[in-house]
Amino acid sequence: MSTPDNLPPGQYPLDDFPRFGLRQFAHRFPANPRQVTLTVTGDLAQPLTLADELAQLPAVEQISDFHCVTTWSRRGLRWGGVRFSDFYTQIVRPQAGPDANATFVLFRCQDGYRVALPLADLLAEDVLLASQLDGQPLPVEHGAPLRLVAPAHYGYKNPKHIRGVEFWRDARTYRPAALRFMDHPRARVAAEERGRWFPGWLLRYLYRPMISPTIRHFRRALERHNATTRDPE
Ligand SMILES: Nc1nc2c(c(=O)[nH]1)N[C@H]1C(S)=C(S)[C@@H](COP(=O)(O)O)O[C@H]1N2
Ligand SMILES: [Mo]
Repeated sequence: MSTPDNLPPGQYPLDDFPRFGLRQFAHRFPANPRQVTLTVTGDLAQPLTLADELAQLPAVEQISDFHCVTTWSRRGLRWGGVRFSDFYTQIVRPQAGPDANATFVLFRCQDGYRVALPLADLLAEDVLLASQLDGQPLPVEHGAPLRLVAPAHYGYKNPKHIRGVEFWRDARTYRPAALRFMDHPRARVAAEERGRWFPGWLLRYLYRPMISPTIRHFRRALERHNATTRDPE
């Protein structure tokens, strides 16, 4: 499939990086965007509450493209953080003792958003728990204090404001934040796995008209939030 600038199928490039998401979360913000507090729960021997432990893992920087399921892409973002695979092998496995079959990984976010990915996808080299963007602390609009960066998966599998990671044997505890058809279990960009039941190319046309109104909605929500939480300049 040929697309402009060799982007994945059905994607087009944006010059900026808008705050984006499901509309119902636009007006919700992290209570404390500067302090990482992460719980690790699920089918495991020992639940954990982590704060500074993540910062002990090897720091990594990565430049990657970001692909929203609604068809916009932002190229060349410079993220900083730690690899999810290091988090899993150096903290979760030794300290929490997850069940060998607990491969359904569910992320819960401070704004109420939640999303899941298979553990195998999260162990890929380019999946980060990111706390920096462009060498600066992650801004609130892009997921402070901690977000997942999974470049091979659509934006909706890149949860912002993460507060908990859960490792389960099955999907029983999961209720997707979006409508079920919008939540593909893997959502790989290269395979155009935009959603369930409908082919990816069809969903392009359903989603595209939502881009501009959603960007505006999220921008206005952030402006209102900033007006009430910061001193006027
Ligand atoms: N907590 C949370 N994470 C989220 C969302 C959200 O609404 N809340 N939206 C997802 C979607 S659909 C996209 S495209 C990206 C947008 O990330 P950005 O706001 O940094 O551009 O965040 C994803 N992660
Ligand atoms: Mo998205």
